[in-house]
Amino acid sequence: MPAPILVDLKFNSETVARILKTVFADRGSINLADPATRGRDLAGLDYALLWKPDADLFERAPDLRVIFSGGAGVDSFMTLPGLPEVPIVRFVDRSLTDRMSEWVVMQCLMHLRGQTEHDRLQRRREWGRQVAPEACELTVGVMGLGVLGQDAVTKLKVMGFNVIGWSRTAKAIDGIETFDAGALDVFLGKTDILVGLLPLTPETTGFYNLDLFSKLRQGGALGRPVFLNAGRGKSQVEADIVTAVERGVLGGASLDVFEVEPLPENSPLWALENVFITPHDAAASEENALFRHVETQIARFERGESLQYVVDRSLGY
Ligand code: NDP
Ligand code: OXD
Repeated sequence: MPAPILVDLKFNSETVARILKTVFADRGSINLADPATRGRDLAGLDYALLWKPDADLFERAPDLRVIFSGGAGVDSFMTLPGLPEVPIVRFVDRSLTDRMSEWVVMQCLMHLRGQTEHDRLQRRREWGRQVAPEACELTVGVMGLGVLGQDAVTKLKVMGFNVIGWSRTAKAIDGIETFDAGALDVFLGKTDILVGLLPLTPETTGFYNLDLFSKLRQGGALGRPVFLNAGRGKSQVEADIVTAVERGVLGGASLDVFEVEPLPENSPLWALENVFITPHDAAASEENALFRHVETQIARFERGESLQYVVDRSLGY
């Protein structure tokens, strides 16, 4: 019997335990959330599935041959001591991509249609009709044109927005004007709603700051630009978001990710005007889909085929 899969997923532990019973039939799993595994020898294990793993995980499991991320992002373990030189496979799946695009489109529409004002009037039992701009009067600029960004731009386009995109390397996407890293300021100057779908790397840490917000287009159809981020919280400077909203550099924001999660109770972001907060659930990894993806990749690996969605370690994503 092959060695079991090591699982250290800081998700909902009951859900993970329940669904683990139904998968990996040929090899089983060692779920570190199970107290019975405490102190267990993890030598000789080939595969690990990780999301925010324990800091000493790689010391305890020295023989790993492939690491699977429990999400699309890998930042939760890239800097842990002892990370072995083995392939790291991200989670890429239709279910996750669709969820992210739903969030992006929903948030863009909420800002387009003045949802904050509708909520305010509803609470006052007031019948206050608004005539919103049309989607085509706004340019949504998506930062990050990877798996998630490319799906989001296509779906935003279907909703009628003018859509542009920005990424480290140049991309060609039908119907979408794209910009590479060198054309950042031109891209920002055309953008009314900025959507952040970047991974967390040294280059993207602290990237969404007051200087960047001040380069977005002012005076577009919404009046002031809006910032959305569902990439990683450490890419944004939250004090700058507060300042930008208070000074009118930004007209609003939608944030799914935060410098510190859960977002502390005393964060000023909670109470900011026209700012929507979601608790890092724009595109949660669904366990059945995640475990299926791991089974598929292990089967490929053991047949001698190439793994998919492998992280480029020199880039960090
Ligand atoms: P990909 O790796 O497919 O795409 C990343 C994109 O970001 C690429 O287009 C890449 O450019 C671009 N990029 C990276 N670094 C830079 C940089 N320094 N300057 C400009 N562009 C850069 O990732 P995904 O689309 O699958 O996921 C993106 C991120 O979304 C994840 O890393 C994760 O952090 C976050 N996420 C959040 C979720 C949530 O629920 N909030 C759920 C899932 C993911 P290039 O194409 O040139 O390489
Ligand atoms: C991910 C996430 O990276 O959920 O998949 O944040």
